[in-house]
Amino acid sequence: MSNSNNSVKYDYLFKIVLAGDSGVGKSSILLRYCSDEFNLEQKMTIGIEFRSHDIEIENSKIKAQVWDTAGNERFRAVTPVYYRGAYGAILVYDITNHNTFQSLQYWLEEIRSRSNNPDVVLMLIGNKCDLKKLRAVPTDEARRFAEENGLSFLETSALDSTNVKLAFQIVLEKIFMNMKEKRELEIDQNIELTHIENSKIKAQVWDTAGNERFRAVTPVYYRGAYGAILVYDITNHNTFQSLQYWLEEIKSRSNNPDVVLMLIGNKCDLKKLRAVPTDEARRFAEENGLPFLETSALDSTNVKLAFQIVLEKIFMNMKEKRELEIDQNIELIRVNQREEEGRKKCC
Ligand SMILES: Nc1nc2c(ncn2[C@@H]2O[C@H](COP(=O)(O)OP(=O)(O)O)[C@@H](O)[C@H]2O)c(=O)[nH]1
Ligand SMILES: [Mg+2]
Repeated sequence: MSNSNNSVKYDYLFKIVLAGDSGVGKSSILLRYCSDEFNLEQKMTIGIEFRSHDIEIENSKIKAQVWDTAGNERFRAVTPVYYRGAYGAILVYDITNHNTFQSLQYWLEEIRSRSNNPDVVLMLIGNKCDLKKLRAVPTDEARRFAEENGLSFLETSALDSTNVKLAFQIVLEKIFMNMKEKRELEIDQNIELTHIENSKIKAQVWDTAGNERFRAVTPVYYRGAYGAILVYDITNHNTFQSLQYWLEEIKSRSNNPDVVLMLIGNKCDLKKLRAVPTDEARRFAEENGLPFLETSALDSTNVKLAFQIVLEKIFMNMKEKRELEIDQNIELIRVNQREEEGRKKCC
């Protein structure tokens, strides 16, 4: 597994979202899992927050990136980007409050409709199981709901740690096994950090695993992509002719009508072997509304610039749509990351 950034020490990054009514203990579960702490005075979070926890499955290093809502779940106003690209979702209710159990149907539909991932792994958690005397939701009732909806189910306590680790372990192993079954793990993910307008952006760049030779790239490869870089070889006209195929592949599979596209003619260091005139490529790019650059991975020409262009376009699109809601959330994530770096706990 090749990660270009030496500080990134994992093979796979799985986004997991927490969902459920306010007060059920989502933030406490996050804190327990990622920092092994509990705080009775758990403060309401503002904006989106995520923390990470690393585990190993079958010798692969997995980073679970766990997302927590921001208190805006009180108004059922969780931004769609919260769910997008999630591999797993943990639905939480409070065993002492039946209303929070009744809300589960709403949260389930929210995740299913917004995650963009038909294979999203779902888990149901009945939290606060330490408060036995205050129980309002019988275990059997919850188990029935879980079975009817194909969810794994556990009762947990963020306070005394019961089953919190196990719940995440079940979700992560399921994601891993699903992907392995589909051979989706053959995809190589690289992480690169960059800054745009004082926001720290993590570009997760996916590379195919050689299966593009057979035009057999698994659909999940494209799913949830914010950007796509189409590459041909300036010394090989066939690779240029294939672009139409790849363009349609991306457009039809990315599930994102706003996916930002970029065209790259690579190997521009091999000037003498050129088979695709720059003008011809530029025309194709213009006709299809793609930014265009010639690059050389060998001598570095334009490689960084190409990614920068794509990332800035994604950022600007999102900003325009206020999907970033906006700097407030990013700022918060950044602060949390700094705190975590400082603490050097598990993240
Ligand atoms: N007894 C008990 N209290 C909990 C547990 N988890 C969370 N709480 C408390 O429940 C309240 C709401 O928790 P919080 O994590 O903010 O819930 P969120 O709104 O879903 O993020 C806080 O006062 C927590 O201390 C638990 O497992 N047991
Ligand atoms: Mg919270």
